[in-house]
Amino acid sequence: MTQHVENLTPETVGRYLASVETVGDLIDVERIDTVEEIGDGNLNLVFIVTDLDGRSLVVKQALPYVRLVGPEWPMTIERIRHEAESLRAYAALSPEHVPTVHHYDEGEHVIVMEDLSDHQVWRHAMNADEQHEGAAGDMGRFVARVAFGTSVFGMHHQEQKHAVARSINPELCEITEDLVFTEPYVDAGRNEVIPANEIDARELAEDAEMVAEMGALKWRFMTCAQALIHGDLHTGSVMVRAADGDQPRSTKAFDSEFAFYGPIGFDLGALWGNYLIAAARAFALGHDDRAAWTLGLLDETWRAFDTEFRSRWPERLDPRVYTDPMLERFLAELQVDAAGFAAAKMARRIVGLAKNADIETLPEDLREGAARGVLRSARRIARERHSDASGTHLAELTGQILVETRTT
Ligand code: SR1
Ligand code: MG
Repeated sequence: MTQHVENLTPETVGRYLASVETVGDLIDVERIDTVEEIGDGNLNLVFIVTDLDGRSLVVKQALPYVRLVGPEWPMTIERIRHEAESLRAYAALSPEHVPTVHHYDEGEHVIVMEDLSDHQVWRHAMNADEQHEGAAGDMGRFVARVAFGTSVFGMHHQEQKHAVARSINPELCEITEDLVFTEPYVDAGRNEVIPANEIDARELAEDAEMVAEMGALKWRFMTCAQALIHGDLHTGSVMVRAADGDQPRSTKAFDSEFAFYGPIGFDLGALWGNYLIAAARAFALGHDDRAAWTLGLLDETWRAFDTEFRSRWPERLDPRVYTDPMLERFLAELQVDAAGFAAAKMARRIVGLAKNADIETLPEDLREGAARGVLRSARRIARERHSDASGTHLAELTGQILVETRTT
């Protein structure tokens, strides 16, 4: 039994951990040295707790509201169950790509997990001009393993249906339905851009073809229960650590509270869209070589995904109609989805609530062109995905637009 606590604070986290028997071997709760609140996300409280021997754990607690906005936007704490269960499902399929969950406390809506302080948030690393080789491929492999293993390709169809039922995550999905697919086009009072980009935001909202594409993608997001997706796999949901001597490189997805059974392309598109936004920052700053490297991440993720998924294909549970020609069709459709979702993610991060530091931390004169380039690229990608959805095409197209629109 764990001790009952309300919202955890740096003062109460140690006492809370002392009540969790299963972490007794991982940290000395009697000799806590530091407790640091590090939650820089939009929703939760996150603490790093370190003992006097230097051993540490992360304690994450879901607040009953959206932290970014405050108690006036209540939000289900059930989301922490989705995070704990999805992390455990991912760990069974691709353990090296997620933090270890040591303890999940349903009553206190708390997860105690591995501390990844020797990693950094990938978005922060990219914004600091670091190039983490191999991370994009790692995430492609991660998405492929989870996609195959949690779908009816890799899971018995009855078991999969129960998993679909447990994964229903209406409130968190609603955030995405509103913020990603709807509000950039139909302002609910949460949109904001700098004055110089108001014309770009207006053009976006008035682009009837774009809006129709977003409608089609929202429908797909809401109805297409292909696999247990992460649901928010942007570069701020990935931790990276470079190889160093004997220590190998490490890439881990975390923060999976948006997980549910949805379209696999949504996770790939989140990565792609965020790579393109990172490239927009690099071009705006005149770091063209790094921008070119960043654009190459789209292909790297896709190639790793494709290779890994194909390697699992011989293990599919029902090869009677899930044939090789079906696989080709399936992968081609996934790519079209991924491109569409990338476009949706790009537009929302410029216009709507919860923006990306990549663009927000640029000086305003550079930000104007970068934001314009991201929006124009999103509109072209949403259309052109039907004729060419390859990472190469998206990267070339976006690279050209970003060079044209930059305001230097
Ligand atoms: C109100 S939550 C805003 C955003 O934060 C999360 O990271 C998701 O991307 C969500 O859309
Ligand atoms: Mg998050």
